[in-house]
Amino acid sequence: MRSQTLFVLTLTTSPALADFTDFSSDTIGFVPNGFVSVDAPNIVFSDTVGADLRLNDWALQSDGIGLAILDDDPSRLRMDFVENVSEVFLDFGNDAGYVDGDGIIWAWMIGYNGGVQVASTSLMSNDDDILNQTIGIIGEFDAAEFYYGDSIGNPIDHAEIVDNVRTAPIPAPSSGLIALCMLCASTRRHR
Ligand SMILES: [Ca+2]
Ligand SMILES: [Ca+2]
Ligand SMILES: [Ca+2]
Ligand SMILES: [Ca+2]
Repeated sequence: MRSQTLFVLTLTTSPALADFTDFSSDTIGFVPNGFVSVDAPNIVFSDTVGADLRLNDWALQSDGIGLAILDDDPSRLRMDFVENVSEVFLDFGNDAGYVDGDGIIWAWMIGYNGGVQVASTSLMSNDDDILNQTIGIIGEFDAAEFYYGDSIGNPIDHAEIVDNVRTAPIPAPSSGLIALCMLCASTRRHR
């Protein structure tokens, strides 16, 4: 007769949380490169040209407090992620390029992993100056950039305003996993 011992191992990992910030918990004013919103500790914001990040209530160009990437230069909003993310989305305003003489604005978002560009998407702005469009990418990223450019991706001299920035964590494959280990731990022999 043989007896088997069944080991049931339940692995519990604490899943990373999705980050979301509408900047409502942050203090208005200029913020330095490397800025982290109170509500989104996984996202590190920087201006790629100069250091011109400014939080303010930009009326219709934001939803309450929003983040502007000043000045009217080709700089981009850089977002570095402490832990890799599986998606990045944000809303954008100050998109009236035609009125401002900058032509039709295209919003661009680029995703990076290990310094390599792994995603790119663009969306033509509706040119109404109002924060009412969303852009985002899905994949695996350790950084992303958002900026205003032309239809083929060349940055233009126009300040971006973003709000409602959200990311999602990389799904943890071991989360909730129940590992079954059936081991013949003991064998009793009978003659
Ligand atoms: Ca806001
Ligand atoms: Ca700048
Ligand atoms: Ca810009
Ligand atoms: Ca708009």
